[in-house]
Amino acid sequence: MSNHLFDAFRSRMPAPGRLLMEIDDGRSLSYGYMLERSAQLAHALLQLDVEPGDRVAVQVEKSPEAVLLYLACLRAGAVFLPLNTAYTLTELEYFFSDAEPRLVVCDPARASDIAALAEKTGAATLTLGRDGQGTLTDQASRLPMDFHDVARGPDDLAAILYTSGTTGRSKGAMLSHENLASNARVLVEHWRFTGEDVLIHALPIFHTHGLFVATNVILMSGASMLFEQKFDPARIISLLPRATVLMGVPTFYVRLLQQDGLDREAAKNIRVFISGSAPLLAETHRAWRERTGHAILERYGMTETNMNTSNPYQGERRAGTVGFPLPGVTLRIADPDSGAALAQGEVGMIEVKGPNVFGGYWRMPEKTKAEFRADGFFITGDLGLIDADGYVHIVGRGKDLVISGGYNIYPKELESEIDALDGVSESAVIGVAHPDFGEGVTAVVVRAPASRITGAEILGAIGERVAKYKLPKRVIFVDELPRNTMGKVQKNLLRETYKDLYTA
Ligand code: MCA
Ligand code: AMP
Repeated sequence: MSNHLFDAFRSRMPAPGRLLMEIDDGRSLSYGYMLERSAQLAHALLQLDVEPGDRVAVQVEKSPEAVLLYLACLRAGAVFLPLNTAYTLTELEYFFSDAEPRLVVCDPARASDIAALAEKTGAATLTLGRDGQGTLTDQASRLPMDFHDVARGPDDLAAILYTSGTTGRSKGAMLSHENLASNARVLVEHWRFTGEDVLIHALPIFHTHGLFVATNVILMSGASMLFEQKFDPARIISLLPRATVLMGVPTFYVRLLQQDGLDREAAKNIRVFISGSAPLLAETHRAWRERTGHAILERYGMTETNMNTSNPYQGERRAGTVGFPLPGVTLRIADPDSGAALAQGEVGMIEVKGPNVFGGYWRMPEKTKAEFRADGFFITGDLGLIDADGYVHIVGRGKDLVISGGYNIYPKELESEIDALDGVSESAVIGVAHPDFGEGVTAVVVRAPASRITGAEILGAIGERVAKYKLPKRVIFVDELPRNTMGKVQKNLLRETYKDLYTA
């Protein structure tokens, strides 16, 4: 048996001397170097007793070494488990206890805190610095530069990515080698990637967008990337003439539009601008077209499914839509309760099926079962319709979720944290239109009787427990929350009341 995903990359790999990534610190990495260094890291993983199927949890700053570690995990047959660098120790503790990784890899600066946590679940902790320093890197540098990849089949797990739940705890989406390989192959073809492409990679690499959509597509087409640690709009403009593709969340495009240097001349070498992870406003699409002459290509995906739909490469890229189902993906609009297919044009639950769709949530068979129909369709939680020309529109969410700058934030998690504070009676967390982040997380709070708790105190207290990007941008105090006759908080009313909070 071969190693399903890594073999797929190998089959498209160019000559070893070809550039894989040019990094913003001046370094360049070739495909040959990637093969050698990922081989060394794979040897190191085996030496650390990582066995096929073992989880390797990784919370490190974006760096080429982190990409090499991802590839080493694939080659060693391990399950890669990337974690947002913003996660707090409280959040990490849950992920470690749930996933039970064999190994935790982190930045040197957090090593002692994280090692103490990892030890509780029996995991060893090693470090990987952005500059190539660290205990894992040291160990790997002494090992052979070739490696016999561990056999992994299409259905074996390649990665677990945690996605927050609308109720309760985060769930680990289990992604197989074939989930990732099939989606990367389809995207390469659909978006016409070739070995000549140069992608500006300015996304984080701990989520689907930066890791699987961006990085896997580059590896699957033998192309190269300009690898940026941070999204810096002025710098992105300066890189445009040397690149052919940019992938980003809508906030990237909103911020780039604020730059004077963005014009047709700057964008003339670019083949395609791609957006996803959150809705791109039609007005951003229009403004971009006016400034650059390019229609942004919007696509739609999820952690659980990789990419489901895309606007066409050739043909009309329709603003406010996410295009058509990708080849191999079946998408239907169904009645949210019964699952019965609805007529064209009707709004319902978006459900998908295909080789891209994950196998289930890690050690949560009941949650998995609840999110699939009996005929195998995955219930996305997104509400949409298919128009007369076949374009898919996302018109709302059946799940209580806020998407801020491309990151998902589940109100339930924040409400539980806020409600647990002394001085708070109850809270409702909502998303409100935000000019930069798309939606701004907003907490509406009812104080406990006689309490004088302030917004700053609330943010200070929960800020120690949840990642910073999740923190409400505003805290609003009210005497009571609006409820319907069933006693359910009417978030629609709250969203309406505060709709101009960030734009007025
Ligand atoms: C940073 N902050 C945020 C966000 N990002 N607040 C709300 N929403 C955010 N997205 C906060 C920080 O905590 C900090 O707070 C302050 O804003 C500035 O932080 P900084 O690091 O400078 O922010 P930034 O560099 O300006 O980051 C904004 C960003 C970033 C570039 C838009 O959020 C980003 O890279 N987003 C991409 C997320 C992504 O890759 N999503 C894909 C998920 P303070 O000032 O208090 O310290 S995959 C997915 O969704 C599916 C599968 C799909 O379809 O792709
Ligand atoms: P995540 O669970 O972080 O992978 O986020 C997936 C969710 O992001 C989807 O269920 C959608 O709600 C949203 N999403 C992704 N791409 C788009 C898009 N192009 N337009 C609207 N929503 C999107």
